[in-house]
Amino acid sequence: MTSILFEPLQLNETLTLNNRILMAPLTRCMADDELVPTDTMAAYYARRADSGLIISEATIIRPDAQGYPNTPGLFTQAQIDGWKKVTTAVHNAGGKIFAQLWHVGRVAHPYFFGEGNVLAPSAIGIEGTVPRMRDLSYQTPKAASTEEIKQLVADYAQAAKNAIEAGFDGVEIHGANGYLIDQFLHYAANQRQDEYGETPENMSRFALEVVDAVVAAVGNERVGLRLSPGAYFNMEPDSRDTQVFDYLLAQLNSRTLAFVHVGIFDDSMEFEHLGGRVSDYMRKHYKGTLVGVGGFTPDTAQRALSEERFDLVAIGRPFIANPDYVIRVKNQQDLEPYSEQMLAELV
Ligand code: FNR
Ligand code: 8K6
Repeated sequence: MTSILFEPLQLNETLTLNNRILMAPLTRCMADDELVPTDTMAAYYARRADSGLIISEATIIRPDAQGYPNTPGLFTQAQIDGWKKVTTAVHNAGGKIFAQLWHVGRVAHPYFFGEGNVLAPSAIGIEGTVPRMRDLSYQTPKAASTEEIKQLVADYAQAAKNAIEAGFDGVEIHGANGYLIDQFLHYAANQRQDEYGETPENMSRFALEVVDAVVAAVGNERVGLRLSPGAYFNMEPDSRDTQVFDYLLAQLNSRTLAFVHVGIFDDSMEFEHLGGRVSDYMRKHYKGTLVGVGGFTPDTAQRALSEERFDLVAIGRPFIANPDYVIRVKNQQDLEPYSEQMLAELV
């Protein structure tokens, strides 16, 4: 199949992708009990090295960032060494890989990290229990102090440096899906009355401080950012959120990141406060390279790229079901359908 999907794309002076198909970040909960990536994970990622760029599963930047079992980390030497095996395997197979840097904020649970607070912008909890661990109810978080916020920013930057030491080609800051950075960006989770709350400029401050610190640590050409202007996961929408994202995306225009990535499960969803689909809203406000995602088939992805709705497409669930997704699409072979049972094993 000849298609815009298989055209290379130069992101910047540092990075050129072989094709426009990204492997979306996919949490698999398969790191060992020290949150170290395993050899099985290295082989799983290497099988997918035909994609233009792999974004790793979300990877926690420090112990209190954890909200799910066995999610890998990037804050101990053993974790850096474990990731080194993954990045080497991907590079040997001709691929490129970014680490997705994660702190879940109020979705964290002390069950995973022992003593210490669950930190968030405000003391507003979410309902429910940790997936797969029904006896762990979410707690009311502690509103982070400005000192704690400074430390969080520094820890994102350190994790980014650790990612480069581990051989990653760059990092994607996870600012999406209702986790810590996204919690600052939505009124439902951020009711602060200091310089991190109340106005679009203040609510964007934490996200921009993290971006600027990570850029200072590893360079703008190696940094991507994922954002969810549509609240749809661990978050309630508020019509005022639009102004926050209008402001944030305008600020990002001058940062020349490698890309900004839509955070959504289904891009056909329309959000009233955004005037339609999240990808269209982000395209309108963000002028740099945009990654679309969410329910795309090879045909719909090709059409979206041809219509310039975004520049790259990330593919999630179909990549779990088809390690050889890129080859199958190129050869117009049938794709294995995804099912949740496939999450039990790394194939
Ligand atoms: C995800 N998604 C996700 N997103 C993210 O930013 N970090 C992550 O670690 C994960 N983990 C994750 C695990 C699993 C099992 C699923 C199904 C999804 C969201 C993912 O990146 C993507 O946005 C959605 O899956 C939508 O794309 P597809 O699957 O329709 O191509
Ligand atoms: C132990 C499970 C780890 C899960 C990690 C986070 C990603 C969760 C993906 C599960 C799918 C949730 C879908 C929610 C979308 C709502 C759309 C309206």
